[in-house]
Amino acid sequence: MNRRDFLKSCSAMLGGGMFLGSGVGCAIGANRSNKTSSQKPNIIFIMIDDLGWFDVGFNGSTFYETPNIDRLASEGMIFTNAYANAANCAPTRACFLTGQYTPRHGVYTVASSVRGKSKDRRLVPTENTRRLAGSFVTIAEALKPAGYKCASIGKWHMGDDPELGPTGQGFDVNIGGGRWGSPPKGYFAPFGITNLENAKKGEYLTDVLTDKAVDFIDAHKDGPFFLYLPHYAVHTPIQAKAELTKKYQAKEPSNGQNNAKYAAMIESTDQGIGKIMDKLKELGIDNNTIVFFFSDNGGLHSVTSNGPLRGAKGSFYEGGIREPMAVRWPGRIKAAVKCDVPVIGIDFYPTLLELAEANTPAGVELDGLSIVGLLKGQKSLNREAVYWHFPAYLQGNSPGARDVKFRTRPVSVIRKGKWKLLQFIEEWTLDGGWKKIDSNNSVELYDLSNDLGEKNNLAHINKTKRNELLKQLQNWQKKVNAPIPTEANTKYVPSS
Ligand SMILES: [Ca+2]
Repeated sequence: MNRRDFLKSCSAMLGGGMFLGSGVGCAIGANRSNKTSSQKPNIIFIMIDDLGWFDVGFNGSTFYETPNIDRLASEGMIFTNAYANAANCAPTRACFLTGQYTPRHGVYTVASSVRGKSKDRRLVPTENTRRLAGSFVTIAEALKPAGYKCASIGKWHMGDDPELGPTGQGFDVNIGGGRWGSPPKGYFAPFGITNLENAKKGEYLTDVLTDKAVDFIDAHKDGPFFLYLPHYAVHTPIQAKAELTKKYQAKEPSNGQNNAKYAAMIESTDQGIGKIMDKLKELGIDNNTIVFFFSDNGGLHSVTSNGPLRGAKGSFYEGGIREPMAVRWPGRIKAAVKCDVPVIGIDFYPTLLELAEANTPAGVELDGLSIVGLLKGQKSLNREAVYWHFPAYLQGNSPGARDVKFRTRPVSVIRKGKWKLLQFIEEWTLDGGWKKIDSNNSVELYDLSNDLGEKNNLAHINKTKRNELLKQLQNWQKKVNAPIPTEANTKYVPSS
């Protein structure tokens, strides 16, 4: 058999060539797996909460220790330009679950869009939608008809069952998910979370969710399954096991990272991921399970440092939206490969559909693109740009923020190639828009290829690029009906 015939027969064995591996990887998959040729891959999607881009070893942290996550990454593909769809929890999740940008579902932020003091807000923001409506077809509802058993184990943040929780939105199993953005009573049981009441007093939430995930994998090893594992960790409250905390208290701070409890929370999460990887190997389903690792927004300013990135959770500078991301599928995705193509949370929905050979649900318009081609080694996606829209206020301080009162004010953003443009809606709407663009401070332009920290605003230097990106952003705003706040807040008091 020549190489071409060999590859062809491998691809036939492994699911009709839906996802071609290298010849070697293909052979590994065929030999180790007991699965039939039609077996679809299991999908595990690990979403850490508030974990910053610089909070893992594989992106450069030396203070936090993440050996299992680093192994996952080194055995798969690392995405260096991966983005969450928002800078905080709920909207990122709504985008992941629907495959749609924020203006489609209206979940822009957590809680109210009028956070901060009224006297400091120049505009009346767009009202926020706090729960994902049941009418949206979630990724679980799309995977089920393709034969997938779907579980959500961890933080949901989109509403409660029976209607708006995971089981109301297509998951067969919900463990620990509801309206909560963090464990109401903390990380040591009792947590105050429905259907985790049986946890023994003092048990650590991250361990409990890991064990539940391992149990689910065990019970559904014959697959195919979709395990969505959105950990509550490492969101506040910052609470960790004492013995792990001690280890980091004895460690020298590094690159602005020095919070021992936060480091211990990360290590518990990392240990859990190690357990899950071990379980896949033990069950012999390692080669038929694709594992995604991602986070929902940037690291929180008060507990971590996002390294070279400007901003933190809540900011639409890179520190708030660029995420650690890796995808591992032994034998199918080449190990130790980096991909620099920008990808964003809405891409997972079509990616998972393609992996599962599932159809796009009728009437659903998906905003993202499948990244399966990138996982196969392609060097680009057929997409000009990715976007963000945040017509709301988020109070608090963030390193590199434009002012000390808000992590972000209303903003709309485009990333196109190496370029990123931010349109600040207060200045844009109230200070003259296009007519005053050279003086109203409404737009910032950065070249991320040599300015990852977004320090050098080129909006007045490269006006051609600025105008090109701004026009493209405005076209997108029209396409998705993005609301642009225009009403001045009558309670606004200009600061002296
Ligand atoms: Ca979060």
